[in-house]
Amino acid sequence: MRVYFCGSIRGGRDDVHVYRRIVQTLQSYGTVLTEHVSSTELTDRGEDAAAAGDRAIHDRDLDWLRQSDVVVAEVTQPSLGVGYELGRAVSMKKKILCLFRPASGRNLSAMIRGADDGDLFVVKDYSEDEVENVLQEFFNDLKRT
Ligand code: 6K6
Repeated sequence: MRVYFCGSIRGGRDDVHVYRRIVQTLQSYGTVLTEHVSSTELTDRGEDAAAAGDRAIHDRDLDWLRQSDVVVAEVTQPSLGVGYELGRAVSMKKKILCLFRPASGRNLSAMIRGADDGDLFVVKDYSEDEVENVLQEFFNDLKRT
């Protein structure tokens, strides 16, 4: 199972500790192609981007997205890049789980919440403490389909 994890980078790194917890859990279900998104070394300033170039990052990430079996996105911190990845993943007909924490006080974009079709695109409200259970439920359901 190849998992593409999406989380905010230039949109802001406030939730990186949550990304870390999600990625650690995801690694028990398969290979996380985008483990770097959860790295505390990665800031929103783009040091890596200077080395690689934005086009190289975009093209590499889209290759990984194509290769992935499932997409998991933490969408509490708004990010243009995550929104873009989700749109591309929808057009590739990927199975997608979006995770949102209402306790943040934010209101999730209607274009994400409204995309939930109860099948390929699922939005799940959760609290940080529930993340392992939410992911377990998601991957158990996947096995059944
Ligand atoms: C590092 C620090 C700032 O910018 C970088 C460049 N590095 C990136 N490396 C890999 N994936 C990236 C990078 N920047 C954005 N992405 C992808 O877009 C990730 O897969 C994230 O899910 C998403 C984040 O988008 P923004 O708009 O929040 O940066």
